[in-house]
Amino acid sequence: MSGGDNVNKLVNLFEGEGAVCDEFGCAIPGAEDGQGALAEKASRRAILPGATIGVLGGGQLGRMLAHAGNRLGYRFVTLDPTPDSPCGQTAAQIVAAYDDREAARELAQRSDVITYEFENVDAGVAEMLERESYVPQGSKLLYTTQHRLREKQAVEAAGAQVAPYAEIESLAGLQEAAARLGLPAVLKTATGGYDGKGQWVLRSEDELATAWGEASRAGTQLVLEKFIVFDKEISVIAARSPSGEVKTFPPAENIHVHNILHLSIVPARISDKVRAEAEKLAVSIAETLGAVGLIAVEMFLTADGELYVNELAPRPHNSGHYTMEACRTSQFEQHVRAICDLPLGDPSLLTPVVMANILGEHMEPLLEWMGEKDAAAEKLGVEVKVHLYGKAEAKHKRKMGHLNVLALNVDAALEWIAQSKIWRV
Ligand code: AIR
Repeated sequence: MSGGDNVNKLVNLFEGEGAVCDEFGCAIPGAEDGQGALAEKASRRAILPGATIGVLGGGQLGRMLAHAGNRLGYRFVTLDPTPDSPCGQTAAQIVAAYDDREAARELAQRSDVITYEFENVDAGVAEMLERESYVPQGSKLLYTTQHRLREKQAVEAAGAQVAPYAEIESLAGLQEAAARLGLPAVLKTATGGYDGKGQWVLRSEDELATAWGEASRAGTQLVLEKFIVFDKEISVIAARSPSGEVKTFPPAENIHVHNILHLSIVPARISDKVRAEAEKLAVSIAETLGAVGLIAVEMFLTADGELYVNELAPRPHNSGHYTMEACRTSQFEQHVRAICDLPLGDPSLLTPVVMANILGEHMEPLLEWMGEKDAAAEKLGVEVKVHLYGKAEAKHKRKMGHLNVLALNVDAALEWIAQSKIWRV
């Protein structure tokens, strides 16, 4: 099926003269003033079920996106170099490298709308897809979030604070910045790092030269960030549609082990004031950056109640997996709704939950547990929902799946996790 054949599925919602409501009954912002309505008419198109969503990347985020979108009646095609990728098991797959322009062109031809499920998308490919297909998320947000310095400037422009930082171009520059910002500090590559990769924590001056030696070989710009002594790490995922509708999911309290997310606890154990402030910052960032689709905002919360934005991700996020059973709408359904310009779903929390990641080393004990009757779960009144990503190789530290532990309160869920043998390895 070609994109051309599907043009009739791209429905301009505002064909009727003088319409002030779309076909879902939503008020159109600025509809009372003729100019606003006309501008909306020109820019807005909803993509309805039956259409094909192309996903650049075939990992777990694409897989869960396809599951949610399939349920709404969308078809999926993914581009990924690994045959039978997690997303390819549930969607059509083009097997090719992410920077293969011909394959990206084929993805464009087979899709009505394109999204990406990781942010290190080749800039040339993103630009080409935008030219030849419909990429509502746009390449501008990717351009911003692919680079720590650009990202920090954008966050500051949205009225949120980031840890004091400096761009580093030489060892002398690193020494000067370390003296000015103070140690401990974290040296980070401006591009390409994730799950603790491309980061060096500097505690004393003797560590600077070695870290510079290693980091400067990464071949990208470097940033030094003051180490924020935080009380908690939290994240808020916001969704924004092309029409400008914005909704946020409840903040998650995140616990990392060896720089990889281990748990997301929801409701986060924070005050109502911090909760409201964190949600407000996420909305402001989504709006200022003109995000379309999901944008995850990771933040540090200090003991005196200050919030610092650490990182943005313009896609579904690991810390939003809890939404799959615990919210009225999951982050994956919300992303589909947002990029297709459907009205956003209700993100309210239905139950306390703790999401726990399953890494390669946890697979064996997990599979063992799955075959047994779980007396602890019964006793604690928790319901454990298993999500596995279908990855062929269970490498050490590789994200293989996650559990959503639904409970009457987060303490019961945490107690079940503490008693479980799954994470003892
Ligand atoms: N991902 C992307 N950015 C952060 C994460 N966690 C997901 C995407 C990507 C997959 O991780 O779904 O495709 C890659 O996982 P792996 O284990 O193959 O490296």
